[in-house]
Amino acid sequence: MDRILIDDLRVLTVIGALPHEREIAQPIRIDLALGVDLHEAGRSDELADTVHYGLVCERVAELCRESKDILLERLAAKVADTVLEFDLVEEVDVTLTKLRPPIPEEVQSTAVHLVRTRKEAAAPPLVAHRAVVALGSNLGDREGYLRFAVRELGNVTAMSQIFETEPIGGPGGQGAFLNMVVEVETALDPFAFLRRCQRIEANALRQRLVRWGPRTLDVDLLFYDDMRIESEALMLPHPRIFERRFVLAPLAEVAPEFCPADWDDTLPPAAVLPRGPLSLDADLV
Ligand code: PH2
Ligand code: MG
Ligand code: MG
Repeated sequence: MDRILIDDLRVLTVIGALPHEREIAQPIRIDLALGVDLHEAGRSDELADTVHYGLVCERVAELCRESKDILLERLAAKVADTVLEFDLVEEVDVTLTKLRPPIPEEVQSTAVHLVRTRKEAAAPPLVAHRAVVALGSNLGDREGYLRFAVRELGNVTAMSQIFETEPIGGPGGQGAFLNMVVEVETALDPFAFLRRCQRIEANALRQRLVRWGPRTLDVDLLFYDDMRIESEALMLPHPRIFERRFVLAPLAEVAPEFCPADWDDTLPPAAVLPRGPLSLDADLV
């Protein structure tokens, strides 16, 4: 079969069973060989007839950055599944290499290598979960930040309109927020999805430090299926939803079944003004 090769993609990830490996990310190397029929692309010169290796790199790197597996085997299997989500890939050959294996012998690296085919992948269906996420921004290019979040969250399946809302809490003199709620279909578990939200916030922050004055992007996971979690890292459902109209008003548009029947206009803030849909055509921040 024809092949598309991706060599030496490097990512920092949390992987391994030893205590220090749970604490700090370490570098891995990813090598992929995608079995794809390239006859048509060879004739047509069209990207649509092949697999965009840039997108494959992006998805695989993101998956690895967000994963916290114990075994290389587990992460390699997830990488294979991710690559097989590209329709034209018939087979994938994955090598994951731990570049600094924590073993007391002199060794260059350790790796696992596995091959998976579309046929096998078809057997266990990819589980799709529903995450409901609240977005808020009250500094800088507020709408640009919302757009950035929507683009980075993955498969967004529903969006509320934007609401302009008075700030609740925090230091005085803050500007008004733009708030909205989006629904995302995801295969990530809730903690991995939370890390995605945090990475999006951090990336918005990074950009703002480099370019303009202070601005914020808040990405809060409200619901994940009907799961209840009470841990230090994550509370599900999000604990402060039901006292905040800036969350309930957009939530009612995306997932009314999660809104209590009797929520009303007496909840703060007083000003929650619908402003219409987010435009996705405009530039990012
Ligand atoms: N977020 C907060 C605190 N206060 N007020 C409004 N109107 N909108 C928000 O998104 C918001 C807030 C903390 O995340
Ligand atoms: Mg918040
Ligand atoms: Mg937050």
